[in-house]
Amino acid sequence: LGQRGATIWFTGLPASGKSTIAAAVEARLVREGRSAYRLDGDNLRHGVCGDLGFSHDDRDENVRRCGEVARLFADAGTVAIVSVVSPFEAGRRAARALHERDGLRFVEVFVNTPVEECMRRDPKGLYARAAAGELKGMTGVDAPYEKPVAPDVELTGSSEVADAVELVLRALDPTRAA
Ligand code: GGZ
Repeated sequence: LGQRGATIWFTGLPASGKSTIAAAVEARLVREGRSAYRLDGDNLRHGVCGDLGFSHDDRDENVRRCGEVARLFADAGTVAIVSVVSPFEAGRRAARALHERDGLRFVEVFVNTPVEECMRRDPKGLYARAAAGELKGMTGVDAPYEKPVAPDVELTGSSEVADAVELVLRALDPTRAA
């Protein structure tokens, strides 16, 4: 990998644990002296993607912009750590293509936590609102999530965060010592 940038792309259902693992990966890289930066709904949906909602088209556009922004960070030498639901295979594949075209590494991490577990966690109460009929188009309830066909890393909901970080960083840099 050297000091070139790259993108680590976390995909999975809301409350699957993407952000938690992404934050731990970011902290670890920064501690090792790398430039790393997290891109997620919390910092993109307020600004760059502030005009977008959760329709199929808006999600496609959200994921497209996340891919473009990540590529710029990666091109500048940073490890961009994206964590967005990104429910469609086509959008994730396009994000990968954008990177690989420029010779930038792209590591897709599928946080495969069962929907029942996501519903049990439900930190923002979105699954409860969807179940009550107050929120339409919730991923995993009444909006689709296409599982990745060939993720570089697949994590189950029960993975320890520290173990997940190791798997992700080894996928990013296969020469890394175990
Ligand atoms: C899915 C929704 C929805 C609907 C609001 N469906 O757990 P969170 O709260 O913090 O993460 C979810 C976030 C998803 O935004 P993304 O930009 O990652 O989505 S996508 O990639 O599909 O464009 C959730 C919240 O926004 N949220 N309404 N209907 N998630």
